[in-house]
Amino acid sequence: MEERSYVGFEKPPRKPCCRQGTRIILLGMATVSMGAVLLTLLILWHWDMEKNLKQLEGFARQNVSRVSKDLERHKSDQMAQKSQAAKMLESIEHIRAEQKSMQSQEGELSQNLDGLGADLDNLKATSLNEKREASESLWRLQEEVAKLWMELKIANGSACNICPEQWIHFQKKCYHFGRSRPKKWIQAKHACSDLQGQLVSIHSSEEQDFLSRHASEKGSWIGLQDLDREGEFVWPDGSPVDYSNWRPGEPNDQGLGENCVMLLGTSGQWNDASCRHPLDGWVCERLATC
Ligand code: MMA
Ligand code: CA
Ligand code: CA
Repeated sequence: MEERSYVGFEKPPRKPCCRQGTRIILLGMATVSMGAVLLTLLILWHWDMEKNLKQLEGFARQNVSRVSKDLERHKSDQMAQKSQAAKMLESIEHIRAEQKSMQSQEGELSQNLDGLGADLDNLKATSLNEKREASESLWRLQEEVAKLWMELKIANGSACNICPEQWIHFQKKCYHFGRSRPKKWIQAKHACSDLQGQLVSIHSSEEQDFLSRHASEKGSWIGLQDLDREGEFVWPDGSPVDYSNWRPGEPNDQGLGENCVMLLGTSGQWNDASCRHPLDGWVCERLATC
């Protein structure tokens, strides 16, 4: 073949590498090797994927078992809580029942307490009365003993006419005519016991005359009273009412009641008067000593 000559920059056409058959083979081989590479890559990718998937499956299994365990635990916790709640409800019911029974017991107790309080009040009143009666009996006994002692002394020749200062002797007794601030009957009684005496009791006209001569002209309290039972007059020493000197028309228990007896100022006669009425005078007595 005749060769063309090229001038200047014109590139000469490339010489074909080889024959067409060889080229096809080469191309086929290249394609096959590319395919093999691709297949290898694909297998590798698949293998890697499979590995990852297996790992993921393992993780998932682990998670599922953990979650199911948690669920089981949660369920059992829930059951325990439910049974606890039931027990608590039971306890609350029990407490309510106890509260009710305690309330009823409290009612009973307060009733009993009221009853006991009333019993105690009664007991106090009774014991106070008994104490008063006992001390009065003791006082009477002491006086009896003193009287007997005095009679014995007199029989042995003693005078037995000794009285403290501001007391006046008459027969076997000493008398004190109180006259300071006006006193109610009970205050006069206390004034006499402060002087180791008591409000006077009168047993004869001689004694009455003596008292009438010395007593206050404005009236004086004496020991006679019907405080416990209306109309039943008693002397402080428990001696019998064997003598009386009532003004005509007395005792009349006037107004709201008159339970304490006084000597009227001018005559010395007796009048029942209100115990709360303050009187200028009062008469105390005590035994004379030997
Ligand atoms: C007063 C009082 C009474 C008494 C009468 C007598 C008005 O009341 O001293 O105790 O009986 O007088 O009239
Ligand atoms: Ca009376
Ligand atoms: Ca009267």
